[in-house]
Amino acid sequence: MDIEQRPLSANERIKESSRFLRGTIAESLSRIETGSLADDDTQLTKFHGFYQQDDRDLRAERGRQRLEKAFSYMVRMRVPAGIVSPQQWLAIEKIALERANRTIRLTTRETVQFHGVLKSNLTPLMQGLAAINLDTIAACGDVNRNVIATADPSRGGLHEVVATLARDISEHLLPRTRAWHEIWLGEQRVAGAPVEDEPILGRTYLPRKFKIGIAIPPQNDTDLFAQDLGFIAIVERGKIVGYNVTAGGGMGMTHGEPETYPRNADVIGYCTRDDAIAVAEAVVTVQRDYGDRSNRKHARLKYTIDTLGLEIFISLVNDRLKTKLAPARPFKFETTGDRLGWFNEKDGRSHFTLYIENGRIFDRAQRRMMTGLHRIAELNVGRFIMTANQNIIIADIPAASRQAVADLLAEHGLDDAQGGLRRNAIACVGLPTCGLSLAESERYLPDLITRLEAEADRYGLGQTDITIRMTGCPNGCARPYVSEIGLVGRTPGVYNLYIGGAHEGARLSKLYRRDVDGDGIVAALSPLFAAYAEQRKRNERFGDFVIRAGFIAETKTGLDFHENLSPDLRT
Ligand code: SRM
Ligand code: SF4
Repeated sequence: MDIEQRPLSANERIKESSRFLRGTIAESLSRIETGSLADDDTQLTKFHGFYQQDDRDLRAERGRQRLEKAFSYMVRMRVPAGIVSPQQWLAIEKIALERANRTIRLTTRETVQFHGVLKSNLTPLMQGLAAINLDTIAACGDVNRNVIATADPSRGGLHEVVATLARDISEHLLPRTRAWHEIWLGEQRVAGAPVEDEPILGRTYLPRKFKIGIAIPPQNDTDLFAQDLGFIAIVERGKIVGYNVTAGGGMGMTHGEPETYPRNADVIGYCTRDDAIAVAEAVVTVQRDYGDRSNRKHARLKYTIDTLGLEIFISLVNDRLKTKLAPARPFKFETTGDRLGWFNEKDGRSHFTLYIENGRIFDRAQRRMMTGLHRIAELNVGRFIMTANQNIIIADIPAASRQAVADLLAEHGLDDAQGGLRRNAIACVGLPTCGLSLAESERYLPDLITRLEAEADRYGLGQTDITIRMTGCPNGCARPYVSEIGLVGRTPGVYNLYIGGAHEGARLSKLYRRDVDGDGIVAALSPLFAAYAEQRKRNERFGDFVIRAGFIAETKTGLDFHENLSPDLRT
């Protein structure tokens, strides 16, 4: 059936009748007899930056006791480029301690999530953020999400340029509705105010979520090929002159539905620095007008591009631009990782990237992350930059404060080094909060890595950088399909194992073992480590090696992701 003739998805109706994202959220909040919201409101609150969840560890027991689910909320901040001041950090910590589950969760999009927020705490939380000039607008929902940018303050002026671009794009593409300010801050609608409109996003917003990243080669820490839209900085004589533009990346798929697939973005051209925002608007509005509003599993830009064809998509984008995209310029990525520990100790400002296991900040006996960061923030120097690898950079530390920061890091057990797998690992949240999780992720990967690092050590690979990412379901929140080793939850304790992604994030991986448990994962990877240690060429990355050595075929496009399984699986 023609896309225009198919019925709109239920979410389109909810958006249409929401009066620009207001719905009945205010009424839902005032209902104190339940911890939940009205059904339609649970879709609209995503645009306000939060999700209704329930503690899945408690679900069965509460069901037995005929109690309502243990409802709480996950609230996600919008922080373009992930930069906050020490004072903002202290306020974020206070909110986590007083209004959430006493942890701060750094995400794969350079921001913070609060978990376990009770309904009665939502308004004070939002007001607490507004008081420090932060918000949660468009952190979730069918809109442009938090814009991420290479998080490396040692790139000096280049970093400032991409961070500013991230902020500018984020502001430009924000919903224009004042719904967030009215509901959470009590802003009154002024009589006679102009009729509301959404000139860029449209009255029913985008067909689906939309994600933008910016990278400065050789760093691909923002995983550009997994983003709907990406900007690759082109640097000439120390200045960013423009950007290569990428489009059509995305990770999500559904097990057993081959028409859903992860896709690596295509490089579609080049634009000058001044044209980047116009390009962002053009790509977003093409997706607004041509995206699938009937089937939400087919609504991301990657499917729009594959349905239209790349050439037609590019011409639609060019039609909306004053200056058409020029041919892409050469670029080279080398890594998706962060520079952990101290770096840039030369020009009087140094930086320290603090490794945060799976982005979860709380005090453990040996690593007192929450208190350590609190004490460092109290020094009130520099900035805190959250990375897309779920780490945090204490940036721009003046020489006079370097020793004080180093002492605090040591005192709180935060200056330890990690092995080559652990420092390159990312896990999504998974259980118990994520409603879509099929298996553990954040709570399991650390233990699995301990076992895998023992194997890597046996072959002398303990300090070799290999990217490994785990998700509790195939939605891909830790971007497992662009890592060298990917683990994707199937059912409790059981994962699909993917290998062969590129270390610098430019190639998708492929399914290597289906339905394996922890023992099966170790048994499958150990011989690969052995072969890699013995047969690798100089500087050859693990992801490249497993393809060259014939353990897995190369994935060329999203469309062939499910085909051409590894020889083992075919027999
Ligand atoms: Fe995600 C849904 C967590 C980055 C693809 N993601 C979810 C939800 C909200 C579950 C839900 O819909 O009920 C998860 C909340 C779990 C919880 O309890 O906190 C969730 N996603 C996360 C985070 C927190 C993972 C993390 O551990 O860091 C990341 C938050 C980023 C942020 O700050 O905005 C997160 N999610 C991603 C990424 C990576 C990225 O953006 O670079 C992806 C893959 C890229 C992409 O979008 O294709 C991603 N999340 C998804 C999808 C699949 C979308 C699709 O196209 O099919 C879903 C499910 C959906 O949208 O239906 C999803
Ligand atoms: Fe939840 Fe799946 Fe995303 Fe993990 S990948 S946070 S399990 S939606």
